[in-house]
Amino acid sequence: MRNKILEELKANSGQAVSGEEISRRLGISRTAVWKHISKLRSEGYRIESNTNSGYKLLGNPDILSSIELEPFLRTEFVGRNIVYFDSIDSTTTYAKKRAEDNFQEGTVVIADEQTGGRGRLGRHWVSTKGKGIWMTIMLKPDILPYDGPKLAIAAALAAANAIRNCCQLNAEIKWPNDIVAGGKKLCGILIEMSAEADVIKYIVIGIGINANMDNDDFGQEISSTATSVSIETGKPVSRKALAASVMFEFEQLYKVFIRNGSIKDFLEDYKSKSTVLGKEVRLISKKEEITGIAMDISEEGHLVVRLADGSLREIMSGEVSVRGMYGYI
Ligand code: BT5
Repeated sequence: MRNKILEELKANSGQAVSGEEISRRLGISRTAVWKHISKLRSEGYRIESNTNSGYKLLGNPDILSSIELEPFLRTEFVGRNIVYFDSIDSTTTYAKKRAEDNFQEGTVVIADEQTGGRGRLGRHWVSTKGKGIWMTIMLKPDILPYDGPKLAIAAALAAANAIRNCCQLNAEIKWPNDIVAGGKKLCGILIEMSAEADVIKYIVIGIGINANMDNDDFGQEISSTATSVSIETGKPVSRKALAASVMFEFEQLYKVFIRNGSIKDFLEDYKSKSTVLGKEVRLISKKEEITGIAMDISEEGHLVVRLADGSLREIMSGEVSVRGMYGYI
């Protein structure tokens, strides 16, 4: 209903619409209209009210609600159901709770701010209000649980392609799924899965993109390793267009992946955008720390590393952090 009221206000572009007219058209009471207007205001819409003329929408706010994203969407199912929050602890934590019940494939949980954004291995993800894309795509693919983590490759490539197409920025992929530009991290991806025997209950793909973050937003700890699209390009980016573009790029790759049961068809593209291949890397896990040359990425999505003794070793993405020997990469 809130969306319908917003549509009414938008349709009258800048002109006031009386509460009575809205209530008549939508078949709800004037008090209900007023309540929805209050809620819209709390979401960031600037709505002027005047006892004589009614309600007037003042401009389009820069928020990622479904009604704002809708005009930008080119997808079939990803993002066709949007769950929007102006602020939430973590879109992924919410998505996981929600995924315990039935959900529509491709549902996207998206927020303008995360107060407890999560990285991998319990790390924190800085998610400043109105400055990034903090979203989680919910999926229930009919594939074996073993193949689920390969979606990390699709998600990273989708984010890199969207940033490239939308922002004319040469985004690259630091295996497994960080997106970097100018040697700093622009975007992080967190995949979590719940499975039973041979069936995936759900996979949630959390994508965080520093769209319009400023250096001050990062804080001292990460300011030397983090960057944003606007810092790199010198101009602000439309978060709506970029979020919709990520959904579109991801859906394309996801369809290919589901059809073929493999990442083969887009692995070369992924590799061509990789920052690590051919470089000396340090791989840090709880168990050990190894160094070697990153040689390849396998069809399993693993990093193939040549160790000092000349042997090759395949590294799974889950538990390792990758560092360049000479800087962040
Ligand atoms: C990641 O973890 O890179 C995954 C980040 C996923 C965030 C999304 S946002 C939507 C969804 N909801 C969530 O709660 N999470 C997902 P990891 O590889 O562990 O990197 C985390 C590390 O990156 C931190 O320890 C910091 O050093 C650094 N970091 C934190 N915030 C950052 C930011 N905004 N930009 C760049 N680096 C950041």
